[in-house]
Amino acid sequence: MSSTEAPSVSAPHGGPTLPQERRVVTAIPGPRSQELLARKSAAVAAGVGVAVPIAVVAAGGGVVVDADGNSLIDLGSGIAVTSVGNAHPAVVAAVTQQVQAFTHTCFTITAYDGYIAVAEALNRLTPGDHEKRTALFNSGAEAVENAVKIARKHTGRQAVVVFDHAYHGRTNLTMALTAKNQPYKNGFGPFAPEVYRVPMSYPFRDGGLSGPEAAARAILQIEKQVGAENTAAILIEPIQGEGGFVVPAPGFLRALSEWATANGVVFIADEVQTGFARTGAMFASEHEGIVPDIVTTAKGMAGGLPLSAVTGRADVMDSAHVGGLGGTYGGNPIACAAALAAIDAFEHDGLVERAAEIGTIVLDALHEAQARDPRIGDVRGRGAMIAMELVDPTTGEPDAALTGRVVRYATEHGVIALTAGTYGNVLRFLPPLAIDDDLLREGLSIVLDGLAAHAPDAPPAEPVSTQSATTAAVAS
Ligand code: PLZ
Repeated sequence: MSSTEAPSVSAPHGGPTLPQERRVVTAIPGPRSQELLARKSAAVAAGVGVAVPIAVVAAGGGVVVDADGNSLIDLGSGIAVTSVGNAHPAVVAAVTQQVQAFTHTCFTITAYDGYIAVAEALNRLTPGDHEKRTALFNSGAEAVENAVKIARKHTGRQAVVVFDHAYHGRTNLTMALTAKNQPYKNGFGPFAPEVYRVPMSYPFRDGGLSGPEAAARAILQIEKQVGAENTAAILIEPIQGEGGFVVPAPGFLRALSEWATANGVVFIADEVQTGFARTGAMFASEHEGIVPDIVTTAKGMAGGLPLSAVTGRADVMDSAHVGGLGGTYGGNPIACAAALAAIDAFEHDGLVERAAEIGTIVLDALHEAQARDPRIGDVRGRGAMIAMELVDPTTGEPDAALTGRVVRYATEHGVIALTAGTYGNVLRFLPPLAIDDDLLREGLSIVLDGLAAHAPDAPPAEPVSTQSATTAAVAS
């Protein structure tokens, strides 16, 4: 049965009319997915991995449907991208209209409204009510690269300070900015120079340093090893994404941002993963009351189309000379049309509040599980960006093997869950904000079942039933 033949049930927060249900009708991956993945192996470079081995044919609301007719609960949003819901109807309509009008001009050749409207929206929505300017690009990495270019031009300095566990991309400069060797950097050097890494505030693993103490440790290292007068920028994710949803202790970000301001250093918040309602605020910087000089955004902003941005203080942004910033596709009109529709949904469909509600549901479920399972070492995050860190309960050592087993269990039972973290032992939850409560709770309970199934005293696993996993569609 193809997904389009399934009975139609409206997703509660947009998305196409896919039944909002977990449905497992074959082993996962099923035969059609396996066929596609065999073709993938023969045609696609081995370095491009696939974490969840299914062939997607449709997605919307809180589900992803595969070629075998399985409907998986989506707790990943394509890594925090489809926040408004996959194929959100307003995004589809805006893209359809734009694609019929014109598909491309190259903004630096001839201008168009969509690009400017996205810049205006970002200038209005990002933290701080000072005068701002925006430049648009395609990927998160490209936005980060350009933020660094601008900060260097503005300050006339070269050094960029980044943090342990940071993730900023896979291009040459952003590989240098990213902390983790495997899989992102191994063998791909030499890396860009003038990048300096300092310790992060990581409450679960840094012996309980307060935010100001952790900031003082980082600042001392910058002053002693780099020199404020050489530092163009401090670049930081307000909540680390790939690094394992590390939420710094309160006051850490503020102390760094104050030090940056006092020393003429550009403070760049990389909100590529945390931005656009994900954390229960439009931007994660807001939780700490900080106003970055520059904010980088991408992912959730354009409802699944590739678009990224650098938004910052007008005096900083305008230090790049005319013609100094650009690219063939940056701010593509179709991606901008999608972004304007998605931004409208973020602003007017209560998605910031929805992310906060999702946070409460996920935190409650994980805290309850943690109370009875000491392998859940830490539960943390904000809004629809929550994670648990799995450890050996006796030693406290990270348990990446267990994390991998739980994710495999989830996949086989029709739930997409992602890992993260320097030690590979973080299970992270990034559901679309369009998911409904029942589906979210069911997805979480499957993941927690997976954890229970891999307890030292768990009974041997039973084969996955392909019938009983079908749940009633949640129609409102
Ligand atoms: N900055 C904070 O999270 C992308 C990477 C997935 P691009 N994170 C997902 C992978 O394995 O490649 C990310 C991020 C932060 C920058 C980026 C880079 O964004 O759009 O992937 O280039």
